[in-house]
Amino acid sequence: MNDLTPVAALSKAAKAHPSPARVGIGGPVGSGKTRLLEQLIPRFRARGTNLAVITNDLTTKEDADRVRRSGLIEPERVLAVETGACPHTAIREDPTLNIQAAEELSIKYPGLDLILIESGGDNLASTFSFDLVDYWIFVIDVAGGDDIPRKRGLGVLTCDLLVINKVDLAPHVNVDLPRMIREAHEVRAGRPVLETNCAKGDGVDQIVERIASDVLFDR
Ligand SMILES: Nc1nc2c(ncn2[C@@H]2O[C@H](COP(=O)(O)OP(=O)(O)O)[C@@H](O)[C@H]2O)c(=O)[nH]1
Ligand SMILES: [Mg+2]
Repeated sequence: MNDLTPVAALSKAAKAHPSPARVGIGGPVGSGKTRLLEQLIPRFRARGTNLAVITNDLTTKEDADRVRRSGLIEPERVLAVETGACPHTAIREDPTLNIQAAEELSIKYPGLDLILIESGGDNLASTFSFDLVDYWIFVIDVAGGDDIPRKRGLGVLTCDLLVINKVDLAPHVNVDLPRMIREAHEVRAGRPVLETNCAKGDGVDQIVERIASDVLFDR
């Protein structure tokens, strides 16, 4: 007999507390990432998902404080990462701080199902490392212009789910929304694209369904 824990016992423990799924939310400044978080949180909680949140800001905890104050989730379940100069470094080249924050939350809340990680606002080329996340969403918005999908930024092309937010603003900013949506589908070659109005919550249920089926499985 050695001191090693039998494999069966280990796998039982792992099944009792599988590590939480991590979902990234990236996209340009002001596209609606935090607003999307605020819409996702109550929906996941209503479905019984054990949830925590990490936000990334340059030098402040602005978004974390906003989510903590929202009353949508226990404030202790929201951690802030201050990324310093480059938001994309903390989600791609060196995601150590975010991984540490995720591990801290996993230890504190052993039954955690899901950690939502909002990136700092960045440009159209930003992407998440799969060392950090299992799945990531890129949020662009109608007010940023209907040429964004055509510009074929890496974020738009490679994310697991592209969200086109602020659809309510299309008539006010002279954006041809059907064309923007069509071009987004074209450049993504059939990978998912969803439209939202995160101010009101329109379209957010579909994002929850996607994450539930593609990431959470039966959790
Ligand atoms: N009209 C409209 N405004 C939105 C929508 N989503 C977000 N906003 C607003 O856009 C601004 C930026 O949103 P925020 O979530 O802070 O963007 P972030 O920088 O990507 O986190 C805020 O004033 C939001 O209230 C939307 O779908 N429609
Ligand atoms: Mg934000």
